[in-house]
Amino acid sequence: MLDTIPNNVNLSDNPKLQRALQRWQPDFLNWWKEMGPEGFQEDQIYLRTAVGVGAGNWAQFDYVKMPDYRWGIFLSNPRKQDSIYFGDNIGQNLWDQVPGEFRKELRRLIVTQGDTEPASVEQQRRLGKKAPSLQDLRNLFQVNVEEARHLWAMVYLLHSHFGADGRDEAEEMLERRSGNADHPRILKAFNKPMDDWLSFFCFTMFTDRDGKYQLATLAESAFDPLARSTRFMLMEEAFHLSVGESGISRVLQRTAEVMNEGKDPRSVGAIPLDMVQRYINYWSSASYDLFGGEDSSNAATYFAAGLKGRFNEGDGKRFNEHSALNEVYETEVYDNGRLTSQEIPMRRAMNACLLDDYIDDANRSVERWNAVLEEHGLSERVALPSKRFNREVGLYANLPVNPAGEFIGEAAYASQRDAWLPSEDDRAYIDSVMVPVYEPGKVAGWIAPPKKGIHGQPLDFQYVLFH
Ligand code: BYC
Ligand code: FE
Ligand code: FE
Repeated sequence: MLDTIPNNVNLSDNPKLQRALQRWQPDFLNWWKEMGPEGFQEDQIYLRTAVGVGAGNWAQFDYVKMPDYRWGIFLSNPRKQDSIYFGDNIGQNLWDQVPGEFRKELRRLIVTQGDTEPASVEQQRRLGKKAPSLQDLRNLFQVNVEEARHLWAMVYLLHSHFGADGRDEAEEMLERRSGNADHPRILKAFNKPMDDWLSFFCFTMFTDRDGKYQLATLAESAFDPLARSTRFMLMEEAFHLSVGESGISRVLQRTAEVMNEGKDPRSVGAIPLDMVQRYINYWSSASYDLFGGEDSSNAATYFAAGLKGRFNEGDGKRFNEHSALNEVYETEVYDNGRLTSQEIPMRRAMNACLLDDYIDDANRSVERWNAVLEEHGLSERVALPSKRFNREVGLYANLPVNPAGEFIGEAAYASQRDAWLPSEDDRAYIDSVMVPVYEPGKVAGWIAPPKKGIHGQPLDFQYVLFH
């Protein structure tokens, strides 16, 4: 069965690795059948499968039953650099093997990255039953199989570079469970329930975007197999982000159309703008936490060692000083409720810098969402909350701060919380409008149709062939 796994890592020439993966594969498939998309394992889905790393022809589209998906293992083509280009070891050769002194850190980064992939599949497993269209249903499954491939990518690294420890970690990837009190996934956002499609679109917009930014830092890594694995993962990630951005855009479009007809969105089963804003607030702030503390000794260690770079560290355009010594990051913190400035040595502020890059990127999507509202003649706008809002990690953890980032005190926060974050009422309403629509070309009443089909197919294409 392994022979059928598309790969460019010469799997067939490495019997030991092959045996290790052969032992893991049935456990993976059992996990997929138990924790993957519920109720659709026998259906034929029109899916993209990664088959190589050549630009333009790296993927194929065809019908496949999800358990038969060919989860491949790919390294991107070599980088232009062959030596380390940031941190303390600039100029030394990139590593093909894990250096003993950084083994623990690398293992931890790979395990943390890997753990998020199956976690998201678990979080999304019941969404198929409420998909707003056949194309959305297919897109959900596309995201799911690719997240599972990302797990394969990290498990490949664990098996090929971390010996028995790596094999144990690979098994544990299949044993932790999103939201399980005794055996949860590692990062908090990946233990949150996601049982409606507004949450799914917010998650792919905001949480997959953390994936983009974390993968991009690992794509600069001195450990070359990690850099080249994550570079290839980023090719797939772009689609996940587009599902999120376009999903919210379609929600806003539908709501704007209804409002233009002078109707209350609730009266026709569309989603009020303030409710969309609350879901944006919730999932974006949960995703800000994924960057870790703004002032982080771990981040400094990773940068110094060459394990994690900055976004576009090596593109030759963004940075010309790659030690990040003798620089400071200026930020503001609350001191007894008052904002005061604080300086963090740059290497310790890598998480903060990455979060800033992420917020700039997310804001470009928000601008496109607001353009939709504007096109419909509405004056309302959506916005990202401040990076100080609703935080549980870092400098702003557990502070009574409003979405504008102002410290307002516990009582004011408690009384307005339901205006800023999804309430029980919101969740009940969202739940009530999530009805499945599986007829080709048709779409649920809370969302506008997709702009175009997948891979040149028409909107009414049969993206899923039910068995
Ligand atoms: N939850 O120095 P600190 C994706 C812990 S998403 C729980 O502030 P650091 C995807 C931390 O472990 C991308 N614990 O942070 C998206 C540490 O513990 P110790 C996933 C947290 O270490 C959608 C302490 O707090 N990839 O791919 O610099 C669908 C202090 O940590 C959290 C990665 O994350 C948290 N949120 O940064 C599918 C990349 N944050 O040492 C997939 C790999 C921190 O005190 N991971 N802690 O016991 C990393 O680079 C880093 O581990 C983090 C944290 C950026 C997550
Ligand atoms: Fe992923
Ligand atoms: Fe993703």
